[in-house]
Amino acid sequence: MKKFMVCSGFLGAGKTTTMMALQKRFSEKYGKAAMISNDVGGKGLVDYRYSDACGRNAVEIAEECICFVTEDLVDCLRNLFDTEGNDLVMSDIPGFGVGALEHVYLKLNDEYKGEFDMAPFTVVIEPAGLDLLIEGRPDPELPKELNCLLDAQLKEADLVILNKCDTITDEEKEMYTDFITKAYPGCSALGISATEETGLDEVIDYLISNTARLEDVDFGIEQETFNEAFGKLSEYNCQYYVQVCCDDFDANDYLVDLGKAIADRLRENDRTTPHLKIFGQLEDRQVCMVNLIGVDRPVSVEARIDKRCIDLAVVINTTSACESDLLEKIMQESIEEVSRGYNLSVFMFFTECFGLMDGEEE
Ligand SMILES: Nc1nc2c(ncn2[C@@H]2O[C@H](COP(=O)(O)OP(=O)(O)OP(=O)(O)O)[C@@H](O)[C@H]2O)c(=O)[nH]1
Ligand SMILES: [Mg+2]
Repeated sequence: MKKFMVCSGFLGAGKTTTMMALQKRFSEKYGKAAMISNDVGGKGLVDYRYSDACGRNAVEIAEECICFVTEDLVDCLRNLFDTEGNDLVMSDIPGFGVGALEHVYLKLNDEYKGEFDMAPFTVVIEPAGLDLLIEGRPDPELPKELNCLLDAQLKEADLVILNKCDTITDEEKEMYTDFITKAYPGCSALGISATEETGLDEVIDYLISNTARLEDVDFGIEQETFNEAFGKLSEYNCQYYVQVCCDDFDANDYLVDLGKAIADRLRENDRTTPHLKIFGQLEDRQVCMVNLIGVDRPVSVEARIDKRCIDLAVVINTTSACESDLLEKIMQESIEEVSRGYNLSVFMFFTECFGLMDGEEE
């Protein structure tokens, strides 16, 4: 079996956590599985670092979306299937994944026919994401222009995974899955909790026994509408190292305070972030992982470092609903202020910040 699946979905819906959970479950029960973290920032992004640190069989395709580096993707897949003997390979996709059906699925099917077994095109969504399409909006600051991206993603899906079912009741789960299958005919919907690792066998059984429809989809959405949505978003990535000047410090507290400081500044400026990831790692490879989804939800900590430290490597990645110059300022000020409070010297060695529509025609 050489099943390849693309896992699309909105920022923060839980694509990485879902692929990590599926990779683990598949390896325990079904065969060998690997995951590809794909993002447009410079190499060494949080998703890959975190998956790798958690012991998942992970590789990274950075800097370019897999939509536009087909040969690199094929080399990577051949290595993972033929050399490493994986039965299932999953890849996520940056920029909301819109277009992956055409640029990845249909292209592989056309140019490399029969080489890979195309598993259902999978879209991960969380209840709060669906709320944007169904009723009011859970994050009033999230620009409504982004709704078209969610809608387009779901139109591409063969399988929709409703994630974070641990946060809703069974009745709500039924309401959401009913909504998906009625509003997006032809796709199936399965509920899981990637963090609680529930519902995974049903998803794996579905992926094994079904294949992608491989039919082009008309989004019914003008390019201009997509451009307006992307125009609301900026990407910020940085990597730095901190060292305490005296004594030691709690890395978990430092990264949580940093997340809160960034959220506060975004809120003060009436801006928000669909997803901010803050990752810290010690030399002995222990990691701390902090996530922020929307400025009104609490900062969450997925992994903790279990000792006090004297230094720490930090990686921050976010796509935020904020202009790039303001986002960069907010990030810089937050890092400086919180680091100062912990008596830390900051050695910044990589920063990039750009609007998703920078360089495009107005
Ligand atoms: N309660 C709950 N939280 C979850 C679940 N799955 C993921 N999360 C949390 O949601 C946040 C985002 O998860 P990720 O897996 O990083 O989301 P993503 O879709 O990969 O995000 P991007 O890479 O930014 O597009 C993290 O804080 C996760 O711990 C789940 O099943 N239940
Ligand atoms: Mg991710």
